[in-house]
Amino acid sequence: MSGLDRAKKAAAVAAATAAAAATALLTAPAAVAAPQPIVGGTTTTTTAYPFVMQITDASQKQFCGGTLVSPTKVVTAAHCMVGETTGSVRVVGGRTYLNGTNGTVGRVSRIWIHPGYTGTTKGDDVAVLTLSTSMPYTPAKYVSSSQTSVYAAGTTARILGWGTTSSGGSSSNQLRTATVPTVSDAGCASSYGSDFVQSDMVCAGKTSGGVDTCQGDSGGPLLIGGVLAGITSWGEGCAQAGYPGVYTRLTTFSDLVTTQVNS
Ligand code: 4AZ
Repeated sequence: MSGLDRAKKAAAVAAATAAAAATALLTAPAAVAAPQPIVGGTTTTTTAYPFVMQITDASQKQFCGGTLVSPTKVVTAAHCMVGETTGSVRVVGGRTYLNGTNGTVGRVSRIWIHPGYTGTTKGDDVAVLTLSTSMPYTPAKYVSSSQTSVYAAGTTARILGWGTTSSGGSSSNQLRTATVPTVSDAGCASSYGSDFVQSDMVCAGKTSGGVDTCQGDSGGPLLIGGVLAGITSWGEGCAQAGYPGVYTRLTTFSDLVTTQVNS
C-alpha cells in the first residue's frame, strides 16, 4: 500500500488512539474549531440514505463503508477487503450510529475483489460482497459504463460515511455527508502525478480543501445525481488544499460490477 493513502486498519487504530488522547484532554482549547463531518459536512441518517452500509468486523466494529446495489450485493473498495474472509466481515444496514444495535446485520457468503487490485494508487479499487440474506433497504442505482460525462469537472458529488472528521482524528458516531465538486483529470494529475490513474480514478474536492472523505470513509459512496458513481479510495491526508479525495471511477468497472451483481 502506498504511503499516500491511509490503510483502513491502521487508521482505525490511530483513531482509537486519538480518541483516547482526546478523552484525556478534558478541556479543549476554545479557539480550536470543532471538527466537521466526514471533513466539512453535516449529519444524516440511513433513513435518508438507506443504501449506505457499514462494513464491520465480526464484532460489528465499523472499518469501511459500502453501498447496497441489490438486495444481496454491496459495492465497496478492494482495499477494504484485503485480508478479509467471508467470516471476518459483516455488512450492517439501517444503522445511523456506530454505537447503535439496530438495523440489519448481514453475513457475507462471497467476496469478489477486482483481480487486478494491487494497491490504491494502482487502480482497480473495487470489490463486491454477496450477502447470505437480503437487506430490507432500497438499493442505489449505479452508473453504466457509458455514463462517463457524469464526472465533468465541477459537477456536484455527494460523499457519505462514518470516517474521521479530521486527518488522524476520531470517527463520527453518526453518519455524515457533504458535497464536493468533481475535479478535472488534468487537475487531479497535477496533484498526484502518476499515482492518479485516469482510467480508474476520479477526484473530487474544493480547491481550497476543507471538505473531504477521510479515514474510515473508504469503500463508501460518491453519488452524482443520486446515483453511485464512485467509491471512496484514497488521498493525501484529508481536506487539504490542492489534494482532492480520490474515488474509484465506477463507469470503468460498471460492467464488471454488473457481472458480479448477477452472479
Ligand atoms: C481512508 O483511509 C481514506 N481524503 C479515505 C479517503 C481519503 C483518505 C484516506 C481522502 O479511508
